[in-house]
Amino acid sequence: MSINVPEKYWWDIPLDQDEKTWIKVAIVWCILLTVMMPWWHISGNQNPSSEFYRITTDNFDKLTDKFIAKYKVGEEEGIDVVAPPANTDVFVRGSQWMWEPILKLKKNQTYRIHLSSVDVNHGFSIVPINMNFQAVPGWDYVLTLTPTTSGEFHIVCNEFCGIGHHTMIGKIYVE
Ligand SMILES: [Cu+2]
Repeated sequence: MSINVPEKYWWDIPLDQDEKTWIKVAIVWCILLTVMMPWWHISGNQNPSSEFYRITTDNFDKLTDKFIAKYKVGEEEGIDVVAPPANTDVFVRGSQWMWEPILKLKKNQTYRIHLSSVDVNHGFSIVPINMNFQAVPGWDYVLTLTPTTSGEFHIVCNEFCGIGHHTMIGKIYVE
């Protein structure tokens, strides 16, 4: 009986110059990306807000209703449309399965958007600009938002929240 033992294993073969170059490139790239993460967190201007408060779902519900009643300008398919003035506190409520109200905002004006959910977790994704936030029950998440482009934006829920999840689409108009 004999066993074929190769004379040389792959680890005995010295690295090719091309291989060495690519290993160096990969290491440099890893280091660069690792440094980028904390660096961008400090100096980047696309960081989401870190302003949030504890709030009961009942209170958030009431504040949203109050806000809608104050600035309501119409309705679209049964959902209230509001046009709040600049620099006001705006409330956006996520619930199974809708975003309320529909917002009418002015370009280059700043708003304080309070985002929360009154039931389960929802994902607040503004399309087509691909900005993503979380609507979490019990937490009032405050986003200071200044729209810089006019048009019609959709809010798509990106956190699976039940059978009607795919119908959970809100709207923001920027004029
Ligand atoms: Cu959802």
